[in-house]
Amino acid sequence: MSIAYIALGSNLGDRVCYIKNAVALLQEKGVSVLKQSTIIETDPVGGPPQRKFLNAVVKISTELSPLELFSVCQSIETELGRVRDVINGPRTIDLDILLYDRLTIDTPQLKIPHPRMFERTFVLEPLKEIEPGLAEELSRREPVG
Ligand code: PH2
Ligand code: MG
Ligand code: MG
Repeated sequence: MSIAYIALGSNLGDRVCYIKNAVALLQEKGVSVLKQSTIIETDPVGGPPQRKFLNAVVKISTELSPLELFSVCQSIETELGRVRDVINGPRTIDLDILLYDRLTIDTPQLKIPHPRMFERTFVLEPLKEIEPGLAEELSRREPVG
């Protein structure tokens, strides 16, 4: 059984509903949600001018491999109507794997830890809420890149 952290973000339509539905769908697809942060409203970072986001982080346990988990995240995004057109643009739901055990994965398809998580307050703040020790440990890392 592995432990992973997933960031959720939504800034289109009924944002709370998309986040709640994504969490429910994770549970239906082989993932146990152990902890869920508060949902916070955040200013968009990057991309075109767009509506504010709702963001949250969940801690999960799963028997799925990193790639299988990635595939589940993508299928939930598709199921919830995500259209990939503008980079960093508006989306019904975004599910990003932040960490998976202590694994480092660096493939074109999937990078873990998520390469931009350390500079993103909208990720670090909810992560700190559910796992203060881990956030503290990560903040002591050498800056990446
Ligand atoms: N996601 C992005 C780019 N910018 N800004 C906020 N506030 N929240 C996000 O989830 C977000 C973003 C790319 O995935
Ligand atoms: Mg993202
Ligand atoms: Mg994503």
